Amino acid sequence: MKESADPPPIRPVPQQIGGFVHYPGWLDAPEQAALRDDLRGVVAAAPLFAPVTPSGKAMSVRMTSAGRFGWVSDRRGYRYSETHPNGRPWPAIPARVLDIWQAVAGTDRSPDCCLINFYDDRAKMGLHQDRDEADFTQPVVSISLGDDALFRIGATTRGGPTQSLWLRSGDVLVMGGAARLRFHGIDRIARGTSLLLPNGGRLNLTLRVVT
Ligand code: MD6
Ligand code: FE
Repeated sequence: MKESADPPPIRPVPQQIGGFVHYPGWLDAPEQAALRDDLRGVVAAAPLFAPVTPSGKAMSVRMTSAGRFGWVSDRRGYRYSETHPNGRPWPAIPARVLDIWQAVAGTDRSPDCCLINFYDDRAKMGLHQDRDEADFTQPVVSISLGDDALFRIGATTRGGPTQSLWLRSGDVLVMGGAARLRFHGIDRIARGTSLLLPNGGRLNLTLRVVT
């Protein structure tokens, strides 16, 4: 007997934007709900915390991680850490998340960090590069859940031209190849655009190979 009445999802055609590969609506509604529920377990084991930049400014996102490494930021700097600020190891990356990586990342390696960022409707993330990983031939895969976010893609140098796209709940974005070191950030969240998270806001997962 089949366990579920959900039809198999139809996967979107990838769209190229600025060297990134965007899969709008990679996850259908039941998959998004299942992933949200997996993340509740991760957040129960590794609570979201409010990071502080090395200069002492509070970041507007709250974050946690899963996998061998998590991303932490405090007065000592930004770095990967094998423990949550509470001193415990991070929970495992959910299997459903690893399946998404496998389907889109185009590499034999597995991610060893799943960074989870929560944005309320006032949160944003300034333009930055993801360059604290050892091997830039490995992509970064991002998964969006909840409210829509305006994502900006720049050049590989600061101050170059930028373009923007909306990331919506269920979208997957792969940042690899020559685009791996492009600047990118989140300008704003569009409140009330998704019912997935009961109190609104947006969850973004970024998967990376750190070592
Ligand atoms: C975000 N994402 O979408 C922030 N980094 O909330 C990132 O910083 C990011 O989406 C590397 C690759 C894809 C991303
Ligand atoms: Fe990033």
